[in-house]
Amino acid sequence: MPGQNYSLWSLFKHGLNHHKTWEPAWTRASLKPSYDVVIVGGGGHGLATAYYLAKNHKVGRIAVLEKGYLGGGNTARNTTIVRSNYLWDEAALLYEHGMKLWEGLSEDLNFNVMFSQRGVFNLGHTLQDMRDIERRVAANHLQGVDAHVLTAAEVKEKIPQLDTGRSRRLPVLGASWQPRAGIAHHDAVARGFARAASRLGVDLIENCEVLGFDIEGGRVKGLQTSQGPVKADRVGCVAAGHSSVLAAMAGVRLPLESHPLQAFVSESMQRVIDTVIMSNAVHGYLSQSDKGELVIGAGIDSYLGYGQRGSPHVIDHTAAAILELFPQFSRVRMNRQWGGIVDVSPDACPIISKTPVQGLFFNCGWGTGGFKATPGSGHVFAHTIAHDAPHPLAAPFALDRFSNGHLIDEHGAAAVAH
Ligand code: FAD
Ligand code: PYC
Repeated sequence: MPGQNYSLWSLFKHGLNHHKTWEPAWTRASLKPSYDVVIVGGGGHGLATAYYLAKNHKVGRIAVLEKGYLGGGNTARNTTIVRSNYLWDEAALLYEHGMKLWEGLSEDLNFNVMFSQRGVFNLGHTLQDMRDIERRVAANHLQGVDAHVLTAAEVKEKIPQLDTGRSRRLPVLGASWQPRAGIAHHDAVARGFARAASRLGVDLIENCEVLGFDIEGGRVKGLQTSQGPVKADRVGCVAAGHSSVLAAMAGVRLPLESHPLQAFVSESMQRVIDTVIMSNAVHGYLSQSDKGELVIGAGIDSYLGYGQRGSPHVIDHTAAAILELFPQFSRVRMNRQWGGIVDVSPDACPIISKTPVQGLFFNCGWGTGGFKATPGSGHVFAHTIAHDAPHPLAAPFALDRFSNGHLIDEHGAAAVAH
């Protein structure tokens, strides 16, 4: 545990007493009657929002209400790819803001979030793929985001295990490469933010489901929860796949669809892949965890739903895609599969916004790609709540874009998961 004595004797002692003397990473608080700000949803984004509200905006009485356990939603279920190579300025600048925070996050939280900048490759398999890649990389250069176009030979040099044979159904013609991109550890990110927020006095309340909002004269006044009522005149909702359910409780309609998104991991093996590889066209992606598991995923299940599962044919499709890229993995055994519920917006971009209810804010719509934004999302959302006005980087992501037509179409850069 961070801040603990790591001597062999102390580890032995803790082992014998079943860790009973270990200091908990965060304090388990009980719900108070009122708060200055309540955050609904104890995933990475909600915890990060609470942390930055306390740290940067000196908001005093903050609670995070989580219906399950902290970090047990999509934060626990995602494949942890972090990158900022989006197409449009608004999105690239938002994700790059997150990337810069990632680069100092372990130090800021004094907790190792295991951010590993091992690079991300987005493969191109057709002439049109390569044109899209060239366009996106050129945009990234203008936005100050690191990005390169690689030829098939350059890709093969960097990923010798990848089958780049010209006889493949969809041969690799090249790739975009973001060297500063990579992965982080999902649980460490949730725990790091939870621990840091708790130390700043944030009440973290688990097993506390929000069941309704108290709204008077168009203003939020409080919430009804499974642990009783609580008063607050500022409420930030960060509930990923359940955002539209929450919004409906306040009479707000969000343009979101909730879909299952699956992933799976293999048995552990020696290190064979030291980067992240994504292919939109073959439709699969893969990295290798620090434990040696291949971490694999592809696209959403097309139906809407809230069951955190997914259908077998998507697993079949994903495995086939990975074998097309890496035929040598045909005998690797898969260990575990799971699903999360992702909140997909019409332009594949998040909604970070005030709502028609005064004091009620939503941060959602990150769909298949919000883990990479965890610190950036929390940072700009905390500003938005604290100032009752959008952070400049969040302003383009307000709800009104769906009525004024200023959509930011990132279906391409949202990549394989769509
Ligand atoms: P969550 O972690 O889901 O937190 C929301 C919390 O709200 C949950 O804990 C939930 O229990 C709680 N909640 C909901 N309703 C209520 C209520 N009524 N009361 C109280 N609490 C409530 N993104 C990437 O950038 N890179 C990836 O590689 C990637 N891979 C993915 C792979 C999969 C299989 C999945 C499912 C997602 C992936 N994502 C990825 C997307 C990413 O996981 C999410 O965008 C991100 O984790 C959302 O974080 P969050 O904190 O908003 O959501
Ligand atoms: O946004 O990079 C991403 C991603 C990969 C897999 C799921 N989302």
